[in-house]
Amino acid sequence: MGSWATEELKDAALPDKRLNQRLIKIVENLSKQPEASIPQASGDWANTKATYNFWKSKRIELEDIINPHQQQTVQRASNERIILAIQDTSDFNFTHHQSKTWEKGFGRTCSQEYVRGLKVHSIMASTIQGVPLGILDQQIWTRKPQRTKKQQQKTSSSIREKESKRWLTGLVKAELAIPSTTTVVTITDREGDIYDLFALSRESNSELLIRAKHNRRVNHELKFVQKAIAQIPSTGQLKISVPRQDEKKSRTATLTIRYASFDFPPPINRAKSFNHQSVTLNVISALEENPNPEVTPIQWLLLTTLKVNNFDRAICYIRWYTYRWLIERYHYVLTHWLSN
Ligand SMILES: [Mn+2]
Repeated sequence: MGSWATEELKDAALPDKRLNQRLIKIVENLSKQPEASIPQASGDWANTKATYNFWKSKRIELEDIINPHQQQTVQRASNERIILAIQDTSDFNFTHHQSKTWEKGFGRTCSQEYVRGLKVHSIMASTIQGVPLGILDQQIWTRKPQRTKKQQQKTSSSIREKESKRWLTGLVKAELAIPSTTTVVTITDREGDIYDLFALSRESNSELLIRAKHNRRVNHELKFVQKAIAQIPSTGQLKISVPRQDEKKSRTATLTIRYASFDFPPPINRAKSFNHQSVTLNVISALEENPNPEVTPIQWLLLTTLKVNNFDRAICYIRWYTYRWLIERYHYVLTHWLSN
């Protein structure tokens, strides 16, 4: 068996064989010294020059590099009965990098005109034990520059609407990639709390586990999900350790666990486009009920299509949700590496 990079990139189909070998060499060198600069990691001038030439090459597309890794990721995922497909978006800011120019494809990522960067939406596959399997898909884009203030206001909501499609596209891409014998659980943070995502028809091996952002309407006498779940008797408590964050010390939190199933009608202004059809979701609430007054209490509300019929299942899905930090780490490493 060859090196890790040789195995991982064996299906690379660059325009010629020497480019395949060069890609493997670059990945080998960089993975040995991820902290190093290109010249350091390359070892000598010839290899450094070859690396820069490879990246400059007009013959190579992003897909040529990521596809072989995706294929290996799918292969690893296929060996699992259930995998987590964790989606997240990150803004990479390169405003202060002179080499990252508009001409090279860097652009606006937020409403500030001067900001130059990339928006990156990735799907990371992980086992249900939290072992990363690789990147299943990546959508990269920048926002078009707006000429006038009026234009900015008019388009900002449509930009957000257009951009929110990334979660739906992500779900479909994960479904297309993963064979039907493996269950795919799409996990997103609060940004993924989009009714269109809940209403989208899914394959039978595709499930959702989304952190709620909105206090949505439910078909229940208490009208809204937060009130409706709060009156469900708790099924038990879960003690978790909360790591130290900035000034705040690490602590143990006791979470009260509730779960129930609710029908969510579509948002009032868009009811027509969903034929007035409700979506049934299971709701898991993990709430710190008697927190120390100095801390911000933990309040997690998860919406899922996975069956929740006992305390252990609820706890299991909360644990799966916590593996979302893997993608945060991945994006963090990626931005820092790109900023070098
Ligand atoms: Mn996010």
